Amino acid sequence: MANYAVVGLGGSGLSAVNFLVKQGHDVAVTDGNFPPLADKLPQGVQTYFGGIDGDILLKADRIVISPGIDPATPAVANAIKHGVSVVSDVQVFIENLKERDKQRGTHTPIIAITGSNAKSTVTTLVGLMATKSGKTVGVGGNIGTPALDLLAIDGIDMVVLELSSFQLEMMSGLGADVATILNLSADHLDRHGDMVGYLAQKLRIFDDVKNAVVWLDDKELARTCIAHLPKHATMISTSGEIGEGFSAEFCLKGEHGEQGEKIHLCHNGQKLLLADEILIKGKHNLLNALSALALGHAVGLDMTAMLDVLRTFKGLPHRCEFVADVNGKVYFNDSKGTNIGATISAIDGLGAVYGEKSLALILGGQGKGQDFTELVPFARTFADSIYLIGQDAKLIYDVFISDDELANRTHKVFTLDKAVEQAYQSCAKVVLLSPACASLDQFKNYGERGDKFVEFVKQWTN
Ligand code: UMA
Repeated sequence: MANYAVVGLGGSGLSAVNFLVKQGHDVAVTDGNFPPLADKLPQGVQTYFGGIDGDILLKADRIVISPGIDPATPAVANAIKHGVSVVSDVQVFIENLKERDKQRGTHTPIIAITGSNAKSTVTTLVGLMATKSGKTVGVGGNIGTPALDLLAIDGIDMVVLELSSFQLEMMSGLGADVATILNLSADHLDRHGDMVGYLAQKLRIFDDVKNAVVWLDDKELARTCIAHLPKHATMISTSGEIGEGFSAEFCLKGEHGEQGEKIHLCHNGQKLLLADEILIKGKHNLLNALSALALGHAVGLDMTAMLDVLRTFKGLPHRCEFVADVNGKVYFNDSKGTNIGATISAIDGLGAVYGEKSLALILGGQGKGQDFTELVPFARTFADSIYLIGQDAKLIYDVFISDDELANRTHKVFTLDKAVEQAYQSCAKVVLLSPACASLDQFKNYGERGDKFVEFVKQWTN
């Protein structure tokens, strides 16, 4: 039995403590704050709260670090310097799953999903596809259920993990059956330094991987992924042009008919499904659908079952979620859009469906060191008006007013209720909350921000 220290007592920390105690290890837990989950701890665990305790880290054989805690935190960095091994709870999960498989002579396939955006949507889709194919599936990781909790699922025969760069940073040798980096855009640069540092953590998802899904449209990302992969990878594409000697196994194909262009999702040239049959809208969601199909196909899920899921899935709350259509004005809640890439996907995806200058766009909150100029071309094309809220409203305002076209379409309103009021009164066809920022300056979390948005929309439209 070993001496473990768990750093951070949020949901993943508590799950790690519970698991390690059950295994008979000695466990101490430390947290920079006084965590509310402390009264849920099992007996016999030493606690050090109100500051991360460097001494207990040095005494540990192994440290399990919560994803939200930067390993550069002085007490943790010092333990690493002294040779103590530091891992994420997901690493402990993978090791134990594989050990259990070895003892039982079984193999539990692992599907691992990362990316800057749409991770939760694709993870949920693959989970539903597995269930519909008759599998007992465990879905966890960054999506919310701590990975170690999945070991308690009876008769589990497949695992779908959403992994963040924070979790991947503290993992090695994952050995997934199939893995993917869905997309890449600036996020968490305050922790990873720059895009190179951020991508380096994401690429760990391919450690010892058996198969991978690579999205060919982002050539730079595709090239980097392929360089890290074994020979076999499933290529997918949402545009016709691919080149570089690759062909896409899963792709979109357009066909011109009497009612305009009809787009199909295809597999090896065969039509699978008409894009219009999918309830989640926008090109980014077609990519999510292709990614989920390719991941599921790689682990042998049933194609008919997977297509059924695509026909019925309505999307996740706060992720470009349809809120209401009142007198022809449509409201979408994308409060989970907390970085530039997510917001671009939402603007571009809805803009493609509703047309140029169709959006009243609500942006702002707490920035994370991102460059808001990347939003300018998308806002210029698709936004009729822009309402800025939160702590970094001024920062975004300064960027947008330096663009001639956006200058008189951009308004600082600071609060979400004002933004909804003015967006409601605007001429836009669509009101989109997709802030490209964290919510913590004005709300408890993105969920509360999204719920408030829905509440304000109801107030104005009733
Ligand atoms: N803490 C410190 N010092 C710090 C930061 C935090 O002591 O510098 C302590 C806090 O006081 C708190 C604990 O650490 O008690 C919180 O730990 P945590 O932030 O790691 O949160 P958990 O509740 O364990 O949730 C984590 C993930 N959180 C983060 O990555 C920030 C959850 O992802 C994940 O769902 C959960 O594990 C289960 O696996 C959330 C997230 O925001 C959704 N993820 C980021 C994202 O999606 O962009 C990466």
